[in-house]
Amino acid sequence: AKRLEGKTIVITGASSGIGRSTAFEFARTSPKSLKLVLTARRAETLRQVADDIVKEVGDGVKVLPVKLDVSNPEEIRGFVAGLPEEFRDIDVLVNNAGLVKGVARAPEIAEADMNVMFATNVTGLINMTQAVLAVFLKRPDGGRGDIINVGSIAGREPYPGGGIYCATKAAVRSFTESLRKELVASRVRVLEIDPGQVETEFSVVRFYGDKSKADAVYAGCEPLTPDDIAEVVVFVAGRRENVVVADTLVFPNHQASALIMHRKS
Ligand code: NDP
Ligand code: 8X3
Repeated sequence: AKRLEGKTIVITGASSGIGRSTAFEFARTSPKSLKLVLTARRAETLRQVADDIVKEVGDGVKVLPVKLDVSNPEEIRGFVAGLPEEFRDIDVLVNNAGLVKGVARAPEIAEADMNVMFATNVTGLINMTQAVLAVFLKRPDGGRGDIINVGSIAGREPYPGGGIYCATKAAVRSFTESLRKELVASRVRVLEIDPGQVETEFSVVRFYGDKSKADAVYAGCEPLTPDDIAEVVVFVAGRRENVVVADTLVFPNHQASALIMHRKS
């Protein structure tokens, strides 16, 4: 926890699920000195998350909610410069914002779904990374800071009905590895965490708001909770600077691949 003291942490997709839990977990770990910049499209929900964090841990943690659509390159371009000065010296970026739309198989995949998944999960993540890297690279020793990318088991194991989502997460994985190699002479750490099944709003979004279809995904299973992934994010960020937990795959006990999920009948 001491290692995180005083850090400025930016989390994308902090209005829900893993991003929201990660914000809470960072705040709990360093309740006296952290600066948290929470971003997502739903400004009101974000404000609520920020209030709830302060309610839980006190106002030693400074929490700034910022409305940001990562699929809009224009918004990302102005993001760092638009932060109040005390939040601009970013130490950690958690690239968590992401989504899946539908389970369609080729040739039935809707163009709009395809575009939003790539614009958010891939282009959005890369644009955020480039914006924040500009801050990291001004520091001594070739640069310093952490980029933590949330990938997925889906990026390692493509499955039918996930042609686009899986491709976006494979792209995240590939970009992450290139970046780690590009930055090897710096102190910048590039880290990836790939969750298996986590119960969040993810499946509700996948099924366009149909809660009963989303619930069916988890029927008979015991998925991870977003707090489980948040603990891993905070763990990797809190290691000694020379320790790079480069790549982590996290399953619930009864999952062994994207599609092998033991269900209680
Ligand atoms: P949620 O749907 O609960 O959360 C997704 C978050 O991303 C929300 O805060 C949402 O906020 C935000 N988001 C979506 N689009 C944008 C955008 N264009 N700009 C900014 N923020 C955006 O799902 P999870 O917590 O499960 O998802 C978080 C990450 O974890 C994603 O990258 C997902 O792919 C990954 N993941 C999830 C797994 C799971 O089983 N749940 C497994 C493996 C990986 P808002 O709508 O307010 O913009
Ligand atoms: C979410 C995991 O396998 O449901 O990234 O696509 S999966």
